[in-house]
Formats: sequence, structure tokens, C-alpha cells
Amino acid sequence: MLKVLLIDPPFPERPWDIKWLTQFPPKGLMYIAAYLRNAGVKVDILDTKQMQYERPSLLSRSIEEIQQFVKYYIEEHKPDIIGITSTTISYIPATKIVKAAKEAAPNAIVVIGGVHVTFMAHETLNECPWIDAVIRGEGERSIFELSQGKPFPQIQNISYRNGEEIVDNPIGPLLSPEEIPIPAYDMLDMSKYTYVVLMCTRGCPHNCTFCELPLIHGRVIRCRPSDKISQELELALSLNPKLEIRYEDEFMGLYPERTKQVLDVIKSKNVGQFRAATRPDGITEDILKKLKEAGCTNLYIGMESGSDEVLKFNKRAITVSKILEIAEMFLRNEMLFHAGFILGLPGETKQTLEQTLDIALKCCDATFPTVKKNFKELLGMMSFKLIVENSRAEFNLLAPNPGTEIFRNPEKFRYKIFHKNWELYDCNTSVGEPYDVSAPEIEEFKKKAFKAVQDKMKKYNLPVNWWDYGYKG
Ligand code: B12
Ligand code: SF4
Repeated sequence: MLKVLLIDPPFPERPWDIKWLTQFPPKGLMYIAAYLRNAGVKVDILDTKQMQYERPSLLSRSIEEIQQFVKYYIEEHKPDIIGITSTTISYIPATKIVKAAKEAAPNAIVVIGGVHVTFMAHETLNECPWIDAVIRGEGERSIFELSQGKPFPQIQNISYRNGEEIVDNPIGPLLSPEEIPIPAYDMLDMSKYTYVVLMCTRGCPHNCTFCELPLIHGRVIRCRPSDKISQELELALSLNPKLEIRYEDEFMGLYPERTKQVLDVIKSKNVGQFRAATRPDGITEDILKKLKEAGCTNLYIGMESGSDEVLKFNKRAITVSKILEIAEMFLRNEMLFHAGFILGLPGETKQTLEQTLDIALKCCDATFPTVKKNFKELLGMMSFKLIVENSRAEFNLLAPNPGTEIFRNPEKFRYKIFHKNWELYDCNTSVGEPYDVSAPEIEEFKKKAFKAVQDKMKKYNLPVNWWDYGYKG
């Protein structure tokens, strides 16, 4: 039987949020590993991003050092199939790591999967002769078939070279909710991680122009069975009881009964305080109360824009009045939320930027009073840094990743993409601009917006030096 090694790549070596990002275990690979193991395949995971900033030693390693380690590891373990994952930001480091892997095991089959290469299969195979195939979309079944010795032409979702040409095999059916396994936390040293993201669904029925996910996980929401969610939490917490849970579910409000079931499961596991994330219309008063009762201390909500025109142009299926309604609900229930906005979406103008700031400040007006009122209690529960992060509005820049409608058709969206230096697609660097407002103007506005949130804090007489922790200039 063929032996599989799955690798999580490092991040680009540039000033960024590496210290934070390396605290998450590689979720996608843990699903694949569990699927393979359940089917009797010998599989191993190597998290090389975690090696970039090790805990608790705080040792940091360069990508070159990690390449050396990967070579050594592969020579020792001799895998037959090497699979690496990548997002857009980690694509370039991922290609460097598998180059080293192929040098160490020239006969191994090297494949790459994940949200970036799914939409860039030809570019990847043209740029990287050391990669044998790209696995597009959900990867569990395809890599399983590969491990059973099936040749590329017979495996769905695979793109591979055939002489001079590149062949894209058709995409196969998605896993059923029951087939989605419990991620293999036990294949990693969980004591090295701080967070676990709990994903209870796969798939999305929306079409936001800046998101590629429905093209990977499908347009139908697949709800994972509650007993598996319960077992997942038990497994993760048994390996590290201090793990902080982040419950991410875009559609809490769409299936409220099921969301309540999931929250009951979370509560029953005594996870302590946890954070969650959802779409604005994912939340109802009922769910909010239930979240609070289960121990949720903060919700991240992707509001994205304060302009109805921009929201509509980007197919967000939400309105500004809904955003304000949600903000009110949080204020009434004295619950912290942190509102995320994207600056520079298609359709953005100087005027819509101002509208976004106006709504962002209204969101602050719905959360800072709760901070002020419950200040002492909150300090007993979380650090200054977290209080700031959990209550402010925050602003990111658009990264039009491959697969998104904006990337596929920028002219239609009146948007200009500057370059494809993927390492800069970090949502904090300008990589493009809408036709009606320039990238430098948007960057300036971002500074102004953060400053306005800071001034709002001052108005509530909240210690402003907290801001030092949260400001991404
Ligand atoms: C949780 C999450 C995070 C968490 C933690 C991630 C983790 N390790 O758990 C945190 C908060 C750290 C995070 C950070 C960021 N994130 Co994030 N995140 C997510 C989220 C919501 C879930 C990830 C997940 O677990 N998915 C579930 C698994 C099953 O899906 P998957 O990873 O795609 O894997 C499947 C397939 O892609 C494929 N596959 C993947 N790898 C491989 C490898 C092989 C060999 C094979 C065969 C198949 C295969 O098979 C897998 C199983 O079916 C996704 C959205 C989403 N729903 O996926 C965004 C998402 C991945 N994040 C995104 C972004 C932009 C970011 C940030 C850049 C944001 C920022 N500015 O800081 C950073 C950097 C992330 C990075 N690694 O590059 C984008 C990435 C887009 C892109 N093209 O790169 C996504 C897709 C959201 C979006 N729609 O835009 N994120
Ligand atoms: S951003 Fe839009 S398309 Fe993407 S997962 Fe969320 S709701 Fe769905």
C-alpha cells in the first residue's frame, strides 16, 4: 500500500501575522488525513508552518531551513505520495517546499491541492515541473484513489501533464455530510497550537464576488452530523484542554434549530469562553442569546461595506439596514462583536468609503458601551488586546483571489488587478484598485478609518493605548 505524507506549508517571510497564524492546526489536511486513515491508508501530517514559529520554545526557522528539514524527513520516512496544501498567500512557499520534497524523493508522486491551485492548475503545472498533479476542489476522495494506485486519467478532480498538454479531469461528486470525517487532531502535537476552528458545515449558496468557496465546496450547505461535532471537540480537547474554540458557521441563522443543537454540544463540552464568526444575516436574537449562554464572548461579522450599492454590486445579499439592525441587537444583549469591512471592493468611490466608515462607527457605538459597562468583568476574562480586537470595527483591503468573480472578470466589475505576486495577497496590501478610487487613496482612507475608531474609543473614555495592540497601519 502506498504511504502518504501531507504537508502544511510555511507563510511568506515578510512582516505579517505569522505569530498568530501559526497557532492554528492545518484543518483541511486533518480532514484528508482522517479520511485516508479511516480507509486504511498509511498517512502522516507535517505542519511546516508551525516550525516557522515554534511554541513554547519561540524558535523561528527560515524557509530554507524548513526545506532542509523536509528533505531529511522524507529521506527518513520515504512516502510514496507527497501532498501539500496552499492558499493564495502560501502558494509560493508551498512550491518551494515540494521542490525540496521532490529532490529528496524523485520517485514519489507530488500533488498540490487547496483553494489557490484549484483555480490555477495550469499555471501551477507550467511553473513547477516538480509537481506531478493538481487536485482541484474537495480532495479526500481523489487522494484516496491515488493512494490505491489508480492512474491520473482515472481520478476525478485531477489536473496533470500528458506530454505537452495539461489534462483537467472532471470534478466528481462532493462528500455527503456523513462522509466528512472527524479531523485527525491526534496526528499532530496539539499542545503546540492555541486555537481550533470548528467548521460545522461545508458549502455556500451565495455568490459574493470576492469569494471562491462555493466553487470548491458547492452551493448546497452540508451540515455535519452533531455527534461527529461532539466527538471532534472531545478529541481536540482531550489532546489539549486549553485549546480555544472558534466556531465558524456562515449560516447560523439559516438553520436555527440545528445551530442551537451545535451550541448545546459546545456548551456540554465545557470549552470555556469561545469566539465565533458568521454572516450578518446568520444571527438572530434567539441565536445570539444561545451563543452567550454557551460561553461565546465575541462574534466576528463580515459586514464588508456600508454602502448598499457596493453590497449589491458585489452580490453580498445583505443591506445596510440589516447591518444596523444586527448592531442594535448586540447592544440590547450586551454582547461584544467585531465588525469586519473590506475597503476597495468593486464599485467603491470616495463617497462609499465614507459611508462604510459611518456604519463602522455605528457598529462601535453598539459595542463600546458594553465594553465600558462590563469593563472589570471583561478584564477578568481576557487580555487588553483581546478586548480591543473583540469590540472594534476593522478594515481590510480586498485581495481578489483566483477563482473569485472579480479575478475572473475584472473589467466587468470595473476593477484593475496590478500583479500576481501572490505573497502580497494578504488583505493588508493593495494588489488592485476599483476604477473610481485609487489604491493610495484607499490606503490613506484605511489609516483615517482606524484613527476614527480610535477617536471613538476616546469618546467612550476607553484607554486609547489599547489601540497599540490592534492597529494594522
Ligand atoms: C478557518 C479559516 C482560517 C483560520 C485558520 C485556518 C486553519 N488552519 O484552520 C485563520 C483565522 C488562521 C485564517 C487565516 C487566514 N485566512 Co482563512 N479561512 C478559514 C476558513 C473559514 C476555513 C478553513 C477550513 O478549515 N476549511 C475547510 C477545509 C475542509 O477546506 P479546505 O482547507 O479548502 O480543504 C479542502 C480542499 O481545498 C482540498 N485541499 C486542500 N488542501 C489540499 C491538499 C491536498 C494534497 C489535497 C489533495 C486536497 C487539498 O481538500 C480539502 C478537504 O476537502 C476558510 C473558508 C473555508 N470555508 O474554507 C478561510 C480561507 C481559507 N481564508 C482565507 C484567507 C484570505 C485568510 C487570510 C489570508 C486572512 C488574513 N488576511 O489574515 C489568513 C491566512 C490564511 C492562510 N493559511 O493562508 C481565504 C483564502 C483564499 C485564498 N485564495 O487564499 C478563505 C478561503 C476564505 C475566503 N473565502 O476568502 N483562516
Ligand atoms: S463570503 Fe459569500 S460566497 Fe463566500 S462563503 Fe461567505 S457568504 Fe458564501
